[in-house]
Amino acid sequence: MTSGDIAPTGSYAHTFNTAGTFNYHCERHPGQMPGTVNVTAGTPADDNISITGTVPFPTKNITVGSKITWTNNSGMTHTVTSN
Ligand SMILES: [Cu+2]
Repeated sequence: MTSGDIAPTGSYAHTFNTAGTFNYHCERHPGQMPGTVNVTAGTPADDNISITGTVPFPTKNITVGSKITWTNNSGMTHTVTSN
């Protein structure tokens, strides 16, 4: 995932089409905003993550084919970038 800058009120979406563990981070806040998405087999169900500040992303457990949408509800720019 390489969202590039997500400005306040902006969003980024990614569909996970393979099973596995996907670790990512925010390039704007190194060390402060790690995140993990665990993808397993199952019926797809989309999910959302609200970015509210410079805190770790919540871990998500989803199924193959599910889309996660990150929405920036903070006052700062962030990214969603694979490790
Ligand atoms: Cu950030």
